[in-house]
Amino acid sequence: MALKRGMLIVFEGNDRVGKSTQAKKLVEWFKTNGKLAQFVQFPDRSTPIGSLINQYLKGEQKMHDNSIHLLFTANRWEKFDEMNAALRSGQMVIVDRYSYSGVAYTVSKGIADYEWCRGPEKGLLKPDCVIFLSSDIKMLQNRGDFGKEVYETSEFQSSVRDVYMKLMEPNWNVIDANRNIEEIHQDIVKVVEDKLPNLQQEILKLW
Ligand code: FDM
Ligand code: MG
Repeated sequence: MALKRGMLIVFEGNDRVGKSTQAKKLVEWFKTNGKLAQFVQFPDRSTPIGSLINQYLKGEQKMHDNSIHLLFTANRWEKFDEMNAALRSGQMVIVDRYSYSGVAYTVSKGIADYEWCRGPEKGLLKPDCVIFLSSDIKMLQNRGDFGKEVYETSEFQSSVRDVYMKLMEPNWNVIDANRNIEEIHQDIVKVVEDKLPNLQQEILKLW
């Protein structure tokens, strides 16, 4: 079955839940199945805006909460053309964090509401599939490197999880992340395999 376009798959979830690992494994799975696929990560720390975000996350640069929120969104807009072109040429785009992270983390700070946070996301590519890796915050605390960046406190991560629960839409795929990497990967493959045949009829959508 030839796909006219690629699929935009978004991974969401708390810090250290295993999103990057699973997203990269999914890219490899597509490639071994003969499909072009690319990994995209937000924040993309390699751009000038991404470099500012990186300094903020490492605690090296103070920033107004509303400003950092807008930089995260601007960082997604920087990748719009590239992602759009890849999808239209038939490539799968597997994204580690997207607009939901933008909203969940800023709403958790209590400084802005959903509408404000979501505003500048309007017009970005809408995901075809959202995979939410779900875990107890206690499990994440014990994972290597937890605590190295400014949002990595169990208190903040708990409130992020609460906001994610409120943002959750019926079409999200919730995957239990407290299992071994292979088991999780197999569940994700099942989700994706289910969605692939429907894609042919659907056009790319925007938020
Ligand atoms: N984060 C990430 C946000 O606050 N807003 C966003 O829009 C995005 C994409 O940045 F704590 C937060 C989430 C996380 C931090 O992300 C760095 P990674 O995935 O841990 O690199
Ligand atoms: Mg992190």
